Amino acid sequence: MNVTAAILHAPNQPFQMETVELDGPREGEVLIQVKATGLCHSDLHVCEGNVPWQFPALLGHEAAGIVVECGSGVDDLKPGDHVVPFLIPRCGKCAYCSSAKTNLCLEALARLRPREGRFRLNGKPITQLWGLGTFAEYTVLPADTVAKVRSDAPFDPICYIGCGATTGIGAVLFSAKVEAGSSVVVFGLGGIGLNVVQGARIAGARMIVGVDTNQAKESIAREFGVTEFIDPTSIPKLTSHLMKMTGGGADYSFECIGNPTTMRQALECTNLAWGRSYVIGVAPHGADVCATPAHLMMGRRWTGCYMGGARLNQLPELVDWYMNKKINLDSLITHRLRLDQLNEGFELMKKGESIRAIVTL
Ligand code: PAD
Ligand code: ZN
Ligand code: ZN
Repeated sequence: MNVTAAILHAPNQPFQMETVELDGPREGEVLIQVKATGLCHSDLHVCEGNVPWQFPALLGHEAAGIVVECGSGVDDLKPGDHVVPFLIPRCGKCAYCSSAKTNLCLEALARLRPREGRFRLNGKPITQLWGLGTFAEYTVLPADTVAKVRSDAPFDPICYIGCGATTGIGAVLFSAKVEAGSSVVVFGLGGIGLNVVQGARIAGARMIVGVDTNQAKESIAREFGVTEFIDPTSIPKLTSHLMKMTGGGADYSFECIGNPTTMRQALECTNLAWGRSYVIGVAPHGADVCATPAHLMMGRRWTGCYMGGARLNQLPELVDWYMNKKINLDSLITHRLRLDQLNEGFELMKKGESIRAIVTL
């Protein structure tokens, strides 16, 4: 079939609206009508060439839609089902899938490398970013990377559960398992960081410090649970300031920017004995991150998590949390766009004017 898609032909170029050819679903795959798809900073990293990929490419990985057709061997989905794709499939067979120690699947790691997708432009193959690709009216995906969700939940905003919301909330509740009464520092109050803040609030954190160079983030951050806001440009010794503020170092910190300098600051502002610092932000390809050994030897732990440590089968529960008003997604959706406004959407992100922009189809 022919479908309209926003295609990126090379880094640092605008998305082009194209009519592309899409193959039907093969064995184990599903054809999905995309109803809503969010703009994540991880897509922007690829647009800006900070994360290498093969072009031309279909980007977009934070979506919700309806199953239109199933390939052979797909038993657990049927046409009409409402679904949210997720970057971590569940093959159910690999060593990672059967380990309680990780939310990853070896297939997720394999799909981080470009391979042949189901889309073509004038006969030339288009890659699908990290095995997904949702900036299109329709997409074909492996069924093992799609979560079936309740049909009364609105596509906009539950698409956000496909990446940003789950990454932030899950980092706190599923990965760090922050205890009530903890002190938490969040670096970067964007589409991910504000969900870390809401996760910390749900966990019952006593103190939630938000650090962002954009002062305009303060009011929404406070609405979501930040108890103190810091603009780091106004504080000469940021880490010692944060150590004092948290009474000897934070119990937990989360880096939601993707900057090696702030990753190090996030480590150093935690309690030297039991502090735990989580890297969530994606740093530019080839970047290194450094620490002074003395900052680790008393017991601090420096770690990270992918997609908040969540598994595909937890997505329906997160949708329930939204429907039961346990989590707030609506206040974070600042812009709604058409697919042909994707370039404007990423400009808003670059300028720090949006939290989450969603394309509705
Ligand atoms: P965003 O652009 O919405 O937010 C980034 C925030 O960081 C903005 O509010 C900026 O003002 C702020 N910021 C930038 N530089 C600094 C600085 N030096 N000090 C303090 N604040 C600063 O992005 P996002 O929230 O969509 O994504 C954040 C990162 O998380 C990004 O690197 C993205 O690729 C990554 C990500 N990781 C996962 C994962 O599973 N690990 C998933 C999704 C996104
Ligand atoms: Zn994302
Ligand atoms: Zn697996």
